Amino acid sequence: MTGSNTGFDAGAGFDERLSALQESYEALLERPNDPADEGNGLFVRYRYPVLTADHVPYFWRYDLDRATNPLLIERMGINTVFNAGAIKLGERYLLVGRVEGTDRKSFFAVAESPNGVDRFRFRDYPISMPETDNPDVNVYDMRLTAHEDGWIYGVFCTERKDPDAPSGDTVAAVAQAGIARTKDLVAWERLPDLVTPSAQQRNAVLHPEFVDGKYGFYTRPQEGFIDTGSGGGIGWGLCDDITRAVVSHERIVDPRIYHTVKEMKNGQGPPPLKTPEGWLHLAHGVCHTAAGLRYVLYVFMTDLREPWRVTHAPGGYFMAPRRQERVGDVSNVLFSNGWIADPDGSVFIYYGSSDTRVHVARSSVERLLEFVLHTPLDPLRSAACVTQRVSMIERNLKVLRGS
Ligand code: M1P
Repeated sequence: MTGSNTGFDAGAGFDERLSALQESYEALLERPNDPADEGNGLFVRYRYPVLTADHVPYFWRYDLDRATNPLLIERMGINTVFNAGAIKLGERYLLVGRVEGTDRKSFFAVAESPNGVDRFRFRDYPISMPETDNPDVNVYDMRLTAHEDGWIYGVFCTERKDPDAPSGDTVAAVAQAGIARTKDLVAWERLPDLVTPSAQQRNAVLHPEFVDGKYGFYTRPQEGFIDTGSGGGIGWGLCDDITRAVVSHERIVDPRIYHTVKEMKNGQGPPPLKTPEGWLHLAHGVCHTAAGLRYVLYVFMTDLREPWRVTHAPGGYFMAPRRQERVGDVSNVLFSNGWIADPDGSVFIYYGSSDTRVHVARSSVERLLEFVLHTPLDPLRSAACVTQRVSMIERNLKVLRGS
């Protein structure tokens, strides 16, 4: 096979291979994206993922010096790009992707798009995130919060080997919330990690506004690295000083509930969106199946003045993995830590699928409010679910039959 435009022709020389690499990379980045279908009235998915391993610049992966890499082989591959934080700066839509090298270490990198749905292009360099005195082994899942104090905060998971792991245990880890701040997503000031009463933390998110003059954090207390243990749920706590952030009391905002989409664990997604009706939240819920864990997205609303008080909680999921989204390094997972609301009311929801790629779906504040305010609660029993659905069917049949 000649594969002249693949760049993998065994006989191709350095220059040919480099041209082929550049051409396919540019073609991918310039590929227009459009809605995959007409959607469900609530959101529309876009056809192509907005970030994948192939979107990572070839000059991050290949040594382009013909003296040191005469065969132009890929030196430092990229495994995946997923779970991106999101923010709009000026007219640009920015994602901070979780980029994972073939060495399994994740790092952060900013990709920008002019329209939020395609042409996401990574900046020339990934983020060089400063470390604390206790170096991170792995960092991931950044939530970006444009706080009213004027800083943009990145709150992310920092993972380190468990110092109490028995000898020979090369898996046990401790997850905590790392905090950094920036004005431009280029220069980052690293702050001490969030301190909470919980043994482990993941999915911590900074609330965008002060509450009683303090910084508010959504947390996810957990006992183990994977299992939340007897705790879990989306928590909430306040701290006085973001430069030494201590949340001494976590209250549970949104608990885990038996036989729901969040029976096993859940976590706050991006920072909530402020709407006239309340804070709109996107979260992930995890349930147990015979095929392993299944991660879906759900929404809820909290009170404007008391963001720890849930006012509306539509039953069921908002979005679940489908088609190619279901397959990847960790299959059957949707996870979102970034969304952007535009002045015209559009909401771009960025979500990772199966720990492998980043997609976008488009909704609007109006549609999300309609869903969150008027969708019934999960009645928690099959019979009650049927009653709930039959009531809608009855009303619908009357409408359809004109009676
Ligand atoms: O692998 C699925 C997800 O697992 C973790 O999320 P949670 O802590 O809620 O289980 C995170 O590692 C996340 O990045 C990942 O997508």
